[in-house]
Amino acid sequence: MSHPLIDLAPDVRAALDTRAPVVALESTIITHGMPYPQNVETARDVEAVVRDNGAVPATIAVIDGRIRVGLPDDLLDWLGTATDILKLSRADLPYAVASRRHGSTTVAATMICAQLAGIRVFATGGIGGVHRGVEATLDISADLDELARTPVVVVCAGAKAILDLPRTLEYLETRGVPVVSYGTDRFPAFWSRDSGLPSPLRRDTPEDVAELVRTKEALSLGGGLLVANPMPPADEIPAAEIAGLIEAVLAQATAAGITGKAVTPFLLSRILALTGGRSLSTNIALVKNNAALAAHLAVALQVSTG
Ligand code: PSU
Ligand code: MN
Repeated sequence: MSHPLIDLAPDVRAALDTRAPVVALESTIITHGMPYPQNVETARDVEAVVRDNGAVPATIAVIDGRIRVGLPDDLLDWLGTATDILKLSRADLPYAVASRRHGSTTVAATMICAQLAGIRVFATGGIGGVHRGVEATLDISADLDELARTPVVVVCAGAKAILDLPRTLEYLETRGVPVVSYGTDRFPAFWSRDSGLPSPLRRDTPEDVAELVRTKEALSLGGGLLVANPMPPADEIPAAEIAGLIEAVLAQATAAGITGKAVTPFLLSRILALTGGRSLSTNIALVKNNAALAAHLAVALQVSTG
């Protein structure tokens, strides 16, 4: 499928043309989620994990107003240090394209671009969600509505405990998004394998997830599906350990008057500082873990759909 505003990397185009498995990857994690140089190293490692597991990686970003699906190494390096990169969600994507700006794509914008390119599976770290204090701020990530409307499977490690996780799950249910935890009855919370909440749904193999995706398509339900993959036990920070830090960084955000799209990057960078980098190694481990599962899922979907 070709689109006038999208530049497909040659390997991504070849894979899509031959119906080979492709996994989309976001870029906000590079520009606003992790510090340099770990952001660039991780982005490359995640692409390698996707390849090692039988799929073609397609990192997505907007460069000079062009939607790039599959980023060459030099652009990935440049993204890792550039400072004037917009954080693009659904609302910002047409602006960045129309005004020829550079932008990294959040989960919401990556889903939109993946779907335009014909990619069905996308791996990330954590999704945005309903923020704590939503009664006062109405801060609900556009990622959730995107999951409700755009037919892409998002593989994540759950959502961070800096968010209001019960309300995040309630909202996804309201909007009709299937939330499937992988190999567990518990909904994972990014750095921690167990948020303390039961998972709405559970599947144990890529083939079973693929069957669910196909059935959802056959029912013409539209919208996406969220796969929550608990991170490897060796790298987790148990929920009880991180709870105190979360209270501290939320208070800092309020005191500093942080609002809107600056909230998530601020909270991530403060948690990183307070855990002395441990949250970063955890973050890196879980993104790779998600990339492997997404690749297996992309393979299973292509096998079953032909
Ligand atoms: N959660 C993370 N790491 C991230 C993000 C979320 O653990 O890097 C990024 C993703 O790109 C996600 C975005 O789509 O933050 C959500 O931002 P907001 O809450 O402003 O919608
Ligand atoms: Mn927000």
